Amino acid sequence: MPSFEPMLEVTLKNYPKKNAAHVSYGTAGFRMKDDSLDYIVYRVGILAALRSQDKTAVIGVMITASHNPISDNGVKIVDPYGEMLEAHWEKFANKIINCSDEELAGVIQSIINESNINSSQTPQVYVGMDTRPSSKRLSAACLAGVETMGGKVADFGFVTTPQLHYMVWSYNSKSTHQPTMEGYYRKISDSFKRFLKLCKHTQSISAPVTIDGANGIGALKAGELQTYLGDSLSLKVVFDGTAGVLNDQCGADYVKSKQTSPVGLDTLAGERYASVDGDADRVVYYYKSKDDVFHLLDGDKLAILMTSYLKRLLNTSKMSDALALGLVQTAYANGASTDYITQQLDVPVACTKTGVKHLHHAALDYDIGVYFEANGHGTIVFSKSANNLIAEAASRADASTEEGVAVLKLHALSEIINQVVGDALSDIVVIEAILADENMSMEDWDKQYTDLPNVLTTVKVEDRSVIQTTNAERTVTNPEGLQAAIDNLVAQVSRGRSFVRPSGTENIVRVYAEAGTKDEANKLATGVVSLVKEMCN
Ligand code: NG1
Ligand code: ZN
Repeated sequence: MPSFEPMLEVTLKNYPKKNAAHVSYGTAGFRMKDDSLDYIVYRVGILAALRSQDKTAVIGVMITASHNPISDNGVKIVDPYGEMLEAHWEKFANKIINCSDEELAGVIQSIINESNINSSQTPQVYVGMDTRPSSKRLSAACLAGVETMGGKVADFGFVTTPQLHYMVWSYNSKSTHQPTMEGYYRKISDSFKRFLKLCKHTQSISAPVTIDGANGIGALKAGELQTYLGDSLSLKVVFDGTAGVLNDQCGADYVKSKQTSPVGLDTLAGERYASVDGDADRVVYYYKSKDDVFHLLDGDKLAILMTSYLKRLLNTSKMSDALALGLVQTAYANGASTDYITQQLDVPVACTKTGVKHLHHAALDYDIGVYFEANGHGTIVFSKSANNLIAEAASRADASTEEGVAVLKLHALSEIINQVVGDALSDIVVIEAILADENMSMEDWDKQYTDLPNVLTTVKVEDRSVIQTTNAERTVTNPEGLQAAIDNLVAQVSRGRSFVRPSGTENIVRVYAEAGTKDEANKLATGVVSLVKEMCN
């Protein structure tokens, strides 16, 4: 009998399989109503332990449903360097979750055999959770799964998703930045303070930035970050969970999709606002102009600000020949942002499928790759050689020259940013650093380019898998004729672009349309929605 079986027999009784429906590991792991998740999270704990033995490394498990309603929850596995779970293991995840209780021991053994896992090693798993009411219960289920396999757990309790990714990365890569909360906050705040000392003017950040914490973990952790930032930057946290409900009429997803400020937040002209989502891996900025109009600065705007600033730093530091800079977007990026960065700034842009793992992977093709989803999930990744080159140049930079200062700024920025994964808190500090150095107001930032009017909406269909796409999800290959019909509608509006794709996280089809005017964008979206209803049911 395999050594895990006696323990499995004991713990399995507490986490019997409830759900007969087939579930699959999507871009966000497993995500659903929290009361269906107990056996799933327990089994994910088992799988994470196996993965740890397979990689001889610490593996992470995060309990969160991000921007989704408070009644949902979810679970996903973090691979050794903070990446999302490898595709081959997503298949194991589906196998281990969808088998019956009676089949479970056999499935575990088959994974051990297929991956040649050395079961004598002690698995090590880092576990973290968001602030949902169900998170503690589910975290306990994960611990039971890991312990069933004889694994050791480091329970980080309440953390943001990117903080858990950071811990896993920092431990496995033996980073000089410690795998502790203090290590995380010091990395951001020390490099930010170092950066500010290199700037001529920093007036723009003498006023606080207001952060909508979505009534979740981001609020808690922004407060902790503040204690490390001291008076270098003031974060004024609102929607901190003391009164409102998680993600309810607040948070990055609400602000981005409704294109308005959170309900109850009194925005003042001239001030800076940012909203994070329920696990603080996304952020969008916004402001109110003097004429009382709300302006959103979404993931595309963040990406363009970071990319254009990096481009300037690379030129001034005379490192642009050695370090290739590029931007990665998805089809949801506003066409105006893509035009601006390719035509005005001459920076190459790649487009990938939705899902941060695709963007992250593509960003690694550059020495310095910026990637963002329009919804605000993104970061900057530096190749290993770029990190080394920049650190080396910084160690001998002459701070009395413009060139030397640019090298030092580049180095500091590369340490403020969480290179492992999109991280709202570290993104906010990077944006604040750039605004300070450029002495830019929100209006200045917004003026870089003007978004094309756009609509993002959803359609319910019986089976979303009837829609198949190619070309980074921009072209439909099935149902036959749908793409030609979309093209026909696009041709009827100015600067039109539209695409449809099945969601990877919900049972819906998403429709995106943009055009030269709001009316045309609405008309295009309405037309494409009708096509989807007609041709996909
Ligand atoms: P789906 O449901 O596959 O569109 C959504 C977001 C993604 C990503 C994932 C994971 C949009 C249009 N889609 O994916 O960008 O964030 O959720 O949470 O925003
Ligand atoms: Zn999130």
